Amino acid sequence: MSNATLYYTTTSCGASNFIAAHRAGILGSKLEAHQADIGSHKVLTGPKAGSDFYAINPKGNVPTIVLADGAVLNENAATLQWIADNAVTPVGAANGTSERYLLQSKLSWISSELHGTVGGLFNPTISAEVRDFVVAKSYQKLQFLNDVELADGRKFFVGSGFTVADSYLYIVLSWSPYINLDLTKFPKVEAYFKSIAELDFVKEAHAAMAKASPSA
Ligand SMILES: N[C@@H](CCC(=O)N[C@@H](CS)C(=O)NCC(=O)O)C(=O)O
Repeated sequence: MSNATLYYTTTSCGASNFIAAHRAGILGSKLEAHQADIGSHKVLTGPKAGSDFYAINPKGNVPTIVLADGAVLNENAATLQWIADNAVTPVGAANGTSERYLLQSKLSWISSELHGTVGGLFNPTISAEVRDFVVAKSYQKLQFLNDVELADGRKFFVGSGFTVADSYLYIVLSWSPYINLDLTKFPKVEAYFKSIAELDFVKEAHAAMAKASPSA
């Protein structure tokens, strides 16, 4: 049976899956990782380089994990939990525990509330009025993160160690400078982001993604 394959880009939410899989210790063993270009819909690296990404994932988005049995997984809440369930180094609590349900809940919040809101700011065609609305909504979510979720200065989003929720939240927060969101308004969120960015395995994962890029 072949391994599962992750398709990702180096800066999108797909990168959170690469970081999580790197930390989990499954890259090159249970999971191959290849880059895709979501603009041109082409696979960039690996045995399918040059082929149409829509043929692999009709949604055309990342993350995509093609499982060994051919099933095509999308959506960070699902792909990241597949990584957690296949991890050598834990990146999430065991299935069936309260902490795992908490993890699922936070992954869904990042995806549907935070990512789903700030993602709109990448669209260069939105009007100033719509942009103001989306920025206000985004700041509402970040305020909640600051004042409730991370209020106690915790280093990790769920539990006492790094989980897939951290790789996802970290990547979504990393977009702030590109979409003109000012994280300095949210000191707890900014401190959390900086501390995740400083983790050795996060830096290693970024270096590995850069090295794997066709332009490297
Ligand atoms: N609902 C999906 C969203 C995934 C998503 O927005 N992926 C972006 C990159 S961050 C993408 O591939 N966009 C390109 C496209 O949708 O064509 C999830 O929660 O995982």
